[in-house]
Amino acid sequence: MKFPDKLIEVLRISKRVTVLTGAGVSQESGLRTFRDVQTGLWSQYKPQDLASPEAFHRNPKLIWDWYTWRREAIKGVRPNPGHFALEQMALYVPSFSLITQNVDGLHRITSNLHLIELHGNINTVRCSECCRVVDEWDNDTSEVPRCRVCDGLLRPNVVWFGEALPQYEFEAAVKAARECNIFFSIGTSGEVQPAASLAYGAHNRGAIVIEINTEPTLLSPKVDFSLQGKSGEILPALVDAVWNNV
Ligand code: BV8
Ligand code: ZN
Repeated sequence: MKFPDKLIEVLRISKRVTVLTGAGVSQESGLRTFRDVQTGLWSQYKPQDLASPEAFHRNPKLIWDWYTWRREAIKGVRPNPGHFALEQMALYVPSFSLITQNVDGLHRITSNLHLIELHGNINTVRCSECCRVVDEWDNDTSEVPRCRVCDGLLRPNVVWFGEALPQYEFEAAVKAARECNIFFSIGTSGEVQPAASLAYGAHNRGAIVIEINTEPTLLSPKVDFSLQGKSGEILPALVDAVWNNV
């Protein structure tokens, strides 16, 4: 795979790299992207209509079951070469931040130090009343499990549409986007706010923006380098070209 000499040059001298990933990065691990058509029982629903506090309030059991179905779909799914290539990149650059919109937890398997899970993690659950986060719960009931402390309904520990992003994570992401000199936008349609605004923040501060996606996105006209293709193929080849073959 051939990359522009200028891209290789700027990456070789980069000091602070920030990466934003979306569902496309997990796609090569076999996970459908957020917008892909849902299957089976769930094909009658649009994800955006289910991933909301209103939907949970209206029918907690339906939403709880949807996340149980998604957690089952993730079980046994492993990171792909794109995830591992990002960890290699983190070893080569002095300062590296990885911001993900994904809630599947795959980046957490390959990295922990510099990971910002902007939309939460489907593998953890919290109480909808006292916000206690729990990593185990009673799976056997046919009802939505309840909090052992306050008896509130448990809910997935993710950010739903219409909910604010976790303050610490969002502030860390904004800082990482503003302070970087290279910003990667990988496998994201750039349709969900405020995550999508991070790339513009980096661009406006003079960072070089690099997009990796199988198709053009809303961000494409603004980027300095647009690498069209699968992130699981492009990322390992790019890390090799820039750092492994020097
Ligand atoms: C908030 C957790 C305010 C849940 C998720 C109108 C205009 C603008 C904004 C809004 C609006 N109306 C409402 C809003 C705000 C709304 C929003 O952005 N809506 C959009 C849909 C218009 N945002 C919110 O509600 C956010 N909160 O604004 O709060 C507030 C402030 C203070 C106080 C109270 C409230 C919360 C947003 C977070 C939502 N939660 N996830 C769950 O997962 O169940 S977002 C969810 O969708 C995913 O987590 C993911 O982040 C997102 C999907 O985006 P992508 O990751 O980009 O995935 P997508 O499928 O779109 O694209 C995949 C891309 O990969 C494609 O481009 C494809 O080409 C590419 N690809 C595929 N395969 C590959 C590949 N690329 C490379 N290699 C491959 N192999
Ligand atoms: Zn509680």
